[in-house]
Amino acid sequence: MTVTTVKTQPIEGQKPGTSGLRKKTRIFMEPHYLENFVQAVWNGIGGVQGKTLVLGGDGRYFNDRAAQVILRMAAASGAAKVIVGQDALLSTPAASNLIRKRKADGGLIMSASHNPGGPDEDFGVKYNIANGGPAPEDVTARIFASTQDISEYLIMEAHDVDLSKVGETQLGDMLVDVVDPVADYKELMESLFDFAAIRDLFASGFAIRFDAMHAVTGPYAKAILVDALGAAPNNIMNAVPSPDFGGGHPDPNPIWAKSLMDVMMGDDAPDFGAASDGDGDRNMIVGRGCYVTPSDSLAVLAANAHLAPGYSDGLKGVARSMPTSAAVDRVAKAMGIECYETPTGWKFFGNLLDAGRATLCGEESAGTGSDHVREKDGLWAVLLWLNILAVKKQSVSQIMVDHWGTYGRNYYSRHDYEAIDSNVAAQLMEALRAKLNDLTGETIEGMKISTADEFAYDDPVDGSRSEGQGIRIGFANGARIVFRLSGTGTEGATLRVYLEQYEANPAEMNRDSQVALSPVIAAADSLAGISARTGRDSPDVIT
Ligand code: VG1
Ligand code: CO
Repeated sequence: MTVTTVKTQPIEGQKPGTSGLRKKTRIFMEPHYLENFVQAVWNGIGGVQGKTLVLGGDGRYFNDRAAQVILRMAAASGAAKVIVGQDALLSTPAASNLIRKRKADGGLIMSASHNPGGPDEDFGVKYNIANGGPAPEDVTARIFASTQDISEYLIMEAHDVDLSKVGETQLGDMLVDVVDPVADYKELMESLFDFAAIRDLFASGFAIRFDAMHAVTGPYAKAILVDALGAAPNNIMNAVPSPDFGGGHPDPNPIWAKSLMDVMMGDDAPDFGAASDGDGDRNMIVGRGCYVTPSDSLAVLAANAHLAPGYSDGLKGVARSMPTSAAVDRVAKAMGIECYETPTGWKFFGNLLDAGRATLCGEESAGTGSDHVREKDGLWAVLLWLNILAVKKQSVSQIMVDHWGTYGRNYYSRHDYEAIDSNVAAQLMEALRAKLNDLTGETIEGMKISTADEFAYDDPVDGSRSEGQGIRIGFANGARIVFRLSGTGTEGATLRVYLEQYEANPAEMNRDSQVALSPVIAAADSLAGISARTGRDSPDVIT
């Protein structure tokens, strides 16, 4: 088979963000766009000659076409083998697991995660390294540099590889190993959790509802929750992956998973509800009439993980992204273990997990995971919750009430202002940055500011430093506001405002979050001038 060298030029804007390169699908489909980026990945990692890679995606529009291009480019550059999920599907945690288990050199995941899919929506590609985790910043910097000096790419002229059947085929000299996307992942879950106990829980009448949001977790949920654990098939909503996710955002939060929320808040609500995102790495947990914020979920999992067989030895430490609430910090303190605070994005947890410093990690954006893979893992979080519920035999709301009773409650909410003008967003952040030094000691909405800074992270394992990771304002009364711009959007800028208020008084534990946080919300607006600058009078998404 012939390898063609195609002349090309650098394309602007191929800088990987929080989680890979995400753009409008039509941009990815423009001539050379995908090819340039894939070649830049190869160049940035020192080539793929003789290497083994893992490839899969969340099944969104263009997933199948992109997979064929990537395979032909891997073959053209001399890769020895690519392990591909059947039909080019792999959830992000399943891809991470395969990279680790099969000792691959790395992998490409085709996904824009929680972003909507379709010809007019979003597509994305990200590179994961040999530990199974997202490429750290030095690697993405080399990839980006390669996008800026690219002059040609290599691609093999060949027919499509049949990815519909499990088994091995050749593409030129390269071996293509098409694997069942679920099998290895399911085996991993069985090794961590007490499936018999969860099966008994379901058999006892405990009812669940899982919303796969028309995305990649449908087949995983069916194999694990239904076939292995005995949930009824109709307990899985939107279980068939579709290229445009049924027209919705596959983002598991109360806004985009509203139909699940309606079920869980209704009169006949089941005991437990959960949802996952486009690529299966996020989770939303909701009990009957009781939404659990991702930050609280991380804290509850940290406090109870030892009840599951995979974590019976306890936790080495925990880590959370900076904007995530401090609920887990309180658990770590009580347990006498380390709690690390990292920038947003799973890539920052990789070193801590590899070094054995953290066992559990989480983000306020519905990402929770552990050292079983190097990505956040939606179904894993659901199974850990179920294992805990099977042991404790309590309702989700009872667990939350007990947890808050022990540790206090960190009221928490994130307000997103989407697709705002990029200049307006940059100016808003710059104005905040400019006054950071003068804020300490000031009183806003009756709350005294005790700290104000821009978060920078020094990785305790490799000593690397990441600056400009969000502006954080702390108040003397235990409140905190964080401002940052999203690194996963594809339209204008998204301003994320993270709001938190600690409450220790047992009589004040059951308030509505938005009400409890109203002074903090007002303070955020007065500090940053959000409505004045953006012209928006309310956020687009509240989680
Ligand atoms: C968002 C979340 C972040 C998460 C990232 C990738 O990033 O805030 O916590 O790690 O998405 O998740 P940003 O830069 O838009 O705030 V996923 O499931 O979209 O890969
Ligand atoms: Co995701």
